[in-house]
Amino acid sequence: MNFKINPLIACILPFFTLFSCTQNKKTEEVKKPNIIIVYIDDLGYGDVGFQGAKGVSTPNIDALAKNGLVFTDGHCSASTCTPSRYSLLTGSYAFRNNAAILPGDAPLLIDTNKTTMPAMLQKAGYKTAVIGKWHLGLGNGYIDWNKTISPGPNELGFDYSFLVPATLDRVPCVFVENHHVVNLDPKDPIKVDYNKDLGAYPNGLEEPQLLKFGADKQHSNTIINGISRIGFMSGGKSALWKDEDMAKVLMGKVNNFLSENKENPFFLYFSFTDIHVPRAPNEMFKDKSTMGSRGDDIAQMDWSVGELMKALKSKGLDKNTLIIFTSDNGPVLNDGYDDKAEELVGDHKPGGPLKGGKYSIYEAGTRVPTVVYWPEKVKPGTSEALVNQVDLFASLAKLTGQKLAPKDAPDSFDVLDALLGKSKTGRDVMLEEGFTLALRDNNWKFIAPQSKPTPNWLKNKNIASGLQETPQLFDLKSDISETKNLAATNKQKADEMAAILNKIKTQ
Ligand code: NG6
Ligand code: CA
Repeated sequence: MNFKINPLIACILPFFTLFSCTQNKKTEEVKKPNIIIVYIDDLGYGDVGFQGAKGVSTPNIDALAKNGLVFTDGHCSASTCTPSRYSLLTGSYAFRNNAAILPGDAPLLIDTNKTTMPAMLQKAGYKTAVIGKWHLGLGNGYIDWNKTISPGPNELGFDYSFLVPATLDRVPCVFVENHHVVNLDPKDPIKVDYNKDLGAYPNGLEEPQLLKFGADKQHSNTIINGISRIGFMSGGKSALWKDEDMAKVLMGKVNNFLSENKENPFFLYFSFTDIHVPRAPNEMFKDKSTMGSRGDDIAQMDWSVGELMKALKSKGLDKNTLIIFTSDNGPVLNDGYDDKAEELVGDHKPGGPLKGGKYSIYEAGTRVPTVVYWPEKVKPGTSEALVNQVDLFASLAKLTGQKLAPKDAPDSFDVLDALLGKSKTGRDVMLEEGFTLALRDNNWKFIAPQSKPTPNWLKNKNIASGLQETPQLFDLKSDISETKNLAATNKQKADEMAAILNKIKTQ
């Protein structure tokens, strides 16, 4: 039989197809998942219940882990904050920009001409926000905290920002919301100086009786809220934060952002201040752990995660939101304040079975709790895939259908299939950054020699820095705690990895 298309149908068919395509596209667009990166500060591999925490329980995070995909080899890019955050947002390794821990009055570290992860997601139709710790610098040089503070996150692709500008232990102790210090009284202007005391507030060295807890010399400058900080400030009394209210304030801002954006896809970089020093949790969490304020801070952090999940559920956002829970670097106990973190740790192991911690090139420096949770798409389970936060840029670009230009996110690999549990493998080769560089090649780990010795301040922390004048090679499959240096016995492998590392450095 000869089949002939009716001319009228033939005429309207292309329009119909076009219409149904647009419809499909619309449905696709509606289905774009919301994306939340829950970024904890200084949380170690072993600091969560599902990875063996003792002395504190983390029921909300454990529920996320139970119903999500847990990565046992998930990494931040570096063992300190600024470099990890730089990599997360730019998809570049931090050493390419010499990114290191910044003072609280440093200029913006990321070039505003660079394509960032939030800018890429904006292009994909997302409303974007950063709420919490920033620590990537603000402004072009000198910051006048009393005027418009720019450039900053809003110039890098975030539609909304509510920031702790640097760290909890650095002045100024005020929030910056979209270019402006919150609650600033113009009659009481803020000044910040990292070298000389401005005299307006007492300092920790001269008036230790005013302190809630003692601190080392670096953390003994201006006292704000009974806690001495790094750096000096004056003015801004009405704008000062209260550490004990921090978790609630940040959660309030998160709640507002979720309410305002529940009808459209959003990207939220929820950047916690817990569990970084100074640790002054809300009284709700007092003695929730047996480990003093570091443990209580973990409990507070877990509470925030629970509040986030409740907020998502109440707004009907719990199913189609992809949550990535992780940390910016490994754990540290004593980081400058007398908060008894070392004395009270008991048999809790902040880095789990891993060696080192914050500041270290050993595994505990960058291997951190990592969970991907997305009830609609990701099956619960455990993955041994090697993944790095530097890869989130390319992976989220893939997820949201964005094409990257060759110069964008140069170190970011698309590991989306691993993140969604569709593939068991992530990267083969990956850089780790500390005060030297290391390379992972599957389960092999090579640490580049470093002639600079471990700084004294780090020696006092009981954290193995990993800095040695000769190369180190470990087989993590049989030696997860990096105890047997095989560089001499397997020189061929060490040389091969040194060569790959050099190639990455010069790319
Ligand atoms: C260090 C601080 C430390 C902490 C760290 C940044 C001293 C001796 N130590 O310089 O307390 O603030 O910077 O931590 O000043 S991070 O998680 O933001 O990288
Ligand atoms: Ca940190």
